[in-house]
Amino acid sequence: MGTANSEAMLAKAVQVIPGGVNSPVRACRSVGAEPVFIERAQGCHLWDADGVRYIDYIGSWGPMILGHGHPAVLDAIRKTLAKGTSFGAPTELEIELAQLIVDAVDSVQMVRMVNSGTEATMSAIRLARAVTGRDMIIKFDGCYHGHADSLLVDAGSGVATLAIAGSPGIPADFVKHTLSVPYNDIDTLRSTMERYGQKVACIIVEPVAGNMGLVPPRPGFLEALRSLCDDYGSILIFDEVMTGFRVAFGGAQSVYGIMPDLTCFGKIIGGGLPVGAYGGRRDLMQQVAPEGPVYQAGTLSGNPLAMAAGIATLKELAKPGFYEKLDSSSEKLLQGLKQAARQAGIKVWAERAGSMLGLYFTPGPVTDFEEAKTSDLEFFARYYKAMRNKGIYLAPSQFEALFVSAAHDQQVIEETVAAAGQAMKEALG
Ligand code: KE4
Repeated sequence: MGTANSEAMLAKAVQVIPGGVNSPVRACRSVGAEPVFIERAQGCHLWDADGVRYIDYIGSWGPMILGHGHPAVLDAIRKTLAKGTSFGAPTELEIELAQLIVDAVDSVQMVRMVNSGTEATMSAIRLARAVTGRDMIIKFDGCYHGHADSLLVDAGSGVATLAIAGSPGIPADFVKHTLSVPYNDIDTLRSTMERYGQKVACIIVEPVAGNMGLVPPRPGFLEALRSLCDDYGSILIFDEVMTGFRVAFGGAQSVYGIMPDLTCFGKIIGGGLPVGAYGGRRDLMQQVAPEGPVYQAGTLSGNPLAMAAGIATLKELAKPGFYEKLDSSSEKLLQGLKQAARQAGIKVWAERAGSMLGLYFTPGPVTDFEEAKTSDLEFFARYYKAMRNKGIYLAPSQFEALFVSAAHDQQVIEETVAAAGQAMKEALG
């Protein structure tokens, strides 16, 4: 069916949108491909502008855990739409979604809705700095928390370094309070806190890292974060924008048994519409305006359509057996991909956390960003293109996770595994 329509759309798009896309990764630059323009989606499938059907493992980068076009979500949006789209005033729907999150996540006693994960982490950091009166923040190499200035940093060379701005346009002053240390490296973290701890407002972490591929926390890592934050009076922020309601209904924190002070959400809680949120200990959240002095605001925060989509989504996720079934199909996919690599004679490192999977073309282990970067990126690019040609829609970057939805049934998993085996052999050349 070709790509003529997508190519024509891209030619027009680049005239009026930077790179033709509204978020950089969608441009597929890192794999040397061009994006296909999506026309529609249903279940686990996407159709592009040329009518080509794909099995979707991006799922809008996480939100579409139910699959696309779930009837309960669409009905909820339609019913709400009939009553209006945005009021800039409180609605009962906001109470309902906030209560669902509070009931689902033990560490969250209050929550504030925003419009993206970036807003959620940016606001949580501001709150942590306000309540501690400190400026320094610690993040981890390879973790991504959105594009707020103080978080958009590159790890400096060396081990625990003062971060360097990750983009032009970010003044050095804006990142001089940001430290970046290797993920899963407890010793470096401990020595960093011994040196800076009294100045550290917060440590922000992806409890399962999904922005360098898929890197789970090693045993003791999250526990060390909790105890070091307690020792030095720093706020522990779990960025669960991706893992929240993804790896378990209670998020990664419920899987690993760690209570952060603040948690950031996004993606799934909006059911595919723009939502973010941050929440946590009541004593902290009561410092947020208008109850407290920490200012944060948003025209469309708590938008009724987005609330309705999020509520409908979480209600489906709360149903008995949802995660067990999703974990089972995700495990089948993981084992299938490993088997395909063995049969192709390729060394891979592959893991999963719930229905988030990572597949690296390196023998591994992959426990941090430096090890993730040992993956053969040229091979990944060839694999990506071969898979897309076989109708499998993967993230166009080695440093992204793969998402399975409830709509990915046994047949689709088997089709994906078969395609992966062929794609790996083709990528070998
Ligand atoms: P948004 O501002 O994109 O809603 O959320 C930022 C964010 C924060 N925290 C985590 C753990 C995240 O994964 C994200 C965003 N994730 C990327 C995918 N790796 C979004 C895709 C994109 O940038 O287009």
